[in-house]
Amino acid sequence: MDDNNLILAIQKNGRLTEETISFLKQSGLEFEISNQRLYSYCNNFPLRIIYIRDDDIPFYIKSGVVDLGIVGQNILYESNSSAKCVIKLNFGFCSLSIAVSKKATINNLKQLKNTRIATSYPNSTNAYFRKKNIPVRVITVKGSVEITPVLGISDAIVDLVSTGRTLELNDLRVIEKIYDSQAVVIANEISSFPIYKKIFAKKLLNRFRKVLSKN
Ligand code: PRT
Ligand code: ZN
Repeated sequence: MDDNNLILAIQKNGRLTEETISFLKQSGLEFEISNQRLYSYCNNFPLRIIYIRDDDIPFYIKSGVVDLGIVGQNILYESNSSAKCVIKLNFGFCSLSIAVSKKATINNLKQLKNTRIATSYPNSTNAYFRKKNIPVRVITVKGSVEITPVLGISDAIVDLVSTGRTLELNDLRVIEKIYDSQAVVIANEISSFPIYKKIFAKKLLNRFRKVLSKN
């Protein structure tokens, strides 16, 4: 993408996609979306929107090929990327939490010492337990983390929770929250953008802030 347009990366197909697109439309941006196409041109703003997996967005920003992104804070924290949260968007609320089987005798963090913890968030989990000075063995799984205690391969899990229904359905209960998360705009230091991009990034972020102030 060799032009001066700003590039914004959003989730291609997932929980944040619909609300992100709706937010961008509310911000007055006009663009067409097609399922096969991985990017859109904005008709009324010097912006391209690219559609990728959420986990890849911090890396693209770090590499400088994308200027701005919209992801859950959980993705940003997990990535250890240099990208910064610029605006909180007030949707995609959830929390990264520690849960155990309802039958387990574990009720507090200290009881997790030397246990096995399954998660798709190994960086956040390791950082949390290191800070608490509680040694644990973190097992990384890509999905369906909730099944691991039943299978006997973990003693606890660390996963995103929003309504709590999934935990309930799998006979799990939360014992501690690691952090809260919501959808955010992320970017590298905007003051170091080239001048043209800097002007339009500021304009775009102001549009976003205006929408948020109305809601
Ligand atoms: O394909 P891609 O990699 O882009 O998507 P993904 O599958 O990694 O992510 P996706 O689409 O599931 O979620 C995108 C983002 O939505 C997350 O990164 C969070 O910021 C946000 N979000 C908000 C959630 C949830 N709520 C949520 N509940 N992401 C996942 N969940 C899952 C959770 O992992 C668990 O399995 O939903 C289940 C629990 O939900 P409740 O309502 O039963 O508690
Ligand atoms: Zn993902």
